[in-house]
Amino acid sequence: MSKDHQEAAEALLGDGAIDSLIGRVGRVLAGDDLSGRGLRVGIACSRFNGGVTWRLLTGALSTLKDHGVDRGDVTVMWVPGAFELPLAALWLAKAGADAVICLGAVIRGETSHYDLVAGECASGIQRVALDSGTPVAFGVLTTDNLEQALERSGSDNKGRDVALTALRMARLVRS
Ligand code: INI
Repeated sequence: MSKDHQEAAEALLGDGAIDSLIGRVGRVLAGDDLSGRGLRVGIACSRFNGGVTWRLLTGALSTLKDHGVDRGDVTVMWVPGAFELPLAALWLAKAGADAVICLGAVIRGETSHYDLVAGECASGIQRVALDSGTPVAFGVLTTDNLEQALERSGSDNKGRDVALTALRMARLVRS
């Protein structure tokens, strides 16, 4: 095993670690219930770099479906770019979503204001989550080039990861 792989393995939470807390504390809230039945999910998706965000969206939708979210409980809102995602997330949260997913792609090679767009998008999304109390999952790729963005929206798809995060957090809120 290479040094990098060994370090990565050591950073993982070991199997059974969370369960081993049972009986040692009053309650363990681990967000292990990933059932989507009855959850309303809002997805804010950026048109900018739409070829990438479309792939993130399909990843997110198939994960939500796999976990039992009713398609009628999913709203997709398209916005011009990543900069607009926080406002859309706020609207979706206010409209009653149990969880919101933000999908975007900010690619360094194609913009001089990469840092501004990426930074404001990330801090805006976090602010919406903290101010509204609604979980908002951050599915915005920030990459150096298109190739990396395609990689993170392909078989290893961040849209899937953030859909799981949204379900986990929505269940945690309810617990
Ligand atoms: N929006 C993105 O989602 N990704 C980008 O890479 C990007 N670039 O390259 O600038 C981008 N810009 C648009 C921005 O999000 C806003 O839509 C625009 O500034 C209008 O408010």
